[in-house]
Amino acid sequence: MAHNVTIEQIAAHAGEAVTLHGWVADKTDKGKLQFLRVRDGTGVIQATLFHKSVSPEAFEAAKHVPQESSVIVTGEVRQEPRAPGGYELSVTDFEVVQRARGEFPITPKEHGIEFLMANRHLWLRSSRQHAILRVRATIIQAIRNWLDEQGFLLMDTPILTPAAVEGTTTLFETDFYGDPAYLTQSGQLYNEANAMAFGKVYCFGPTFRAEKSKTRRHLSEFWMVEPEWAFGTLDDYMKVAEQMVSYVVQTVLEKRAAEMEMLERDLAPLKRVVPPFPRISYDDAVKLIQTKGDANFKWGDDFGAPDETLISEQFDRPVFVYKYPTEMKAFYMAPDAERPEVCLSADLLAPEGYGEIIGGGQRSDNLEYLEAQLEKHKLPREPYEWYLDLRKYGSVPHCGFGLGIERTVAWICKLEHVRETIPFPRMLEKIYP
Ligand code: NSS
Repeated sequence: MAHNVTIEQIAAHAGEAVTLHGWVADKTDKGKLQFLRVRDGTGVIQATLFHKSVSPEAFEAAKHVPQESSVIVTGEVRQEPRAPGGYELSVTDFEVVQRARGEFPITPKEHGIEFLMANRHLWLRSSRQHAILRVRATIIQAIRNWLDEQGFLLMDTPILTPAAVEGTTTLFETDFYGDPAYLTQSGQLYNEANAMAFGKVYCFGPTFRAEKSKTRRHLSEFWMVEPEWAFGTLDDYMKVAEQMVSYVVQTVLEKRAAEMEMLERDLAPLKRVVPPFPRISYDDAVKLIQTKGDANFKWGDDFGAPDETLISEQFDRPVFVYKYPTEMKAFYMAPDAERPEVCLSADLLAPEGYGEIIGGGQRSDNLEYLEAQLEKHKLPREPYEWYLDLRKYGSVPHCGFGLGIERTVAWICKLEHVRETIPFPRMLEKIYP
């Protein structure tokens, strides 16, 4: 009796008869021998059909089976050092579940990115996408494990919200029973309420920004993990974030070696990702840019991608840039007590030109300051009334941060663009498939 197994488990079944359920990745016809590469989602294996080892019907079916037909294959697992993965299947039975209709649109030849994106639902079957999306899953698992172990409580925050978190220019508006509502840009404000109720919390979910520019690191829908905790400062946030990011990178190196190899990722820069991370003030970063990069850069300007690259090139691991100008950042940032023109914020820039992957800081715990900030940012008070309440009943210094999953995956896998880091990316004017 052949057991149902997955290709991932194949090594444990050498010499045994097994049954695989999968798809034909491709095929070579050598007359009396048919070589099929069978993919089942967990891996790929070569399945060899010798005309005398299977029924004539099964042999004919294999000979004519089109690429990406779904199949059930039974055979003996043989160790084969020359085969990718080290094992082969000597087929004794072959059954087609569905014969693919026509030629599969994605072939080994080079396709343009537009074509691949329009066929994302099929492109997901390729080995490179498998590697990237497995790394993504491991990154998410590592983040959750780490936060759970550190005592952060998972608190889901709403997606439909009545107000902005990160400015009003990137809001996706929707209709909520006749009133306007917005898809959330960040769970942070609700997380602050959660932190005042539970101490240490995190939310992890999709967030939305109507980004009107096409860049290699902006999505309209992206996933963010946001830890938030009471009695925390800017310094505390940086310590927690560097521990978490290091743990995530080291976990990927440990658990996803095969995927990193498939992606031809240079591991040396990732091995260096251990705490402590360097920290540079916004002021010093500006001086650096003025001397080594753009001489016209002014204090108060936001960093462009080349500026971020210049800053991160000075260090051998991710770097925090801290205390940005208050004017540049969101309304909720706590001002520096000695220098209110800067705030207790910090961004983490990833190395190798990947730029910002985390934004965060200490939140203002002062009612009057926040009231003034809402006015300054031209935000209506009413939808934030509950948020102001948090500063009336046991307000404490607190902090948190948001890490963008897709940018983190792009960096760890060293990809050119975030579009490959999520199964179905949403970008400027792109919502199909
Ligand atoms: O705007 S952030 O810098 N910060 C926040 O949203 C805070 N409210 C988070 C917090 O403190 N709880 O965004 C945080 C991260 C940023 O560093 C990126 O990694 C990612 O979210 N991010 C994005 N990823 C992909 N596409 C887009 N458009 C995008 N915007 C931010």
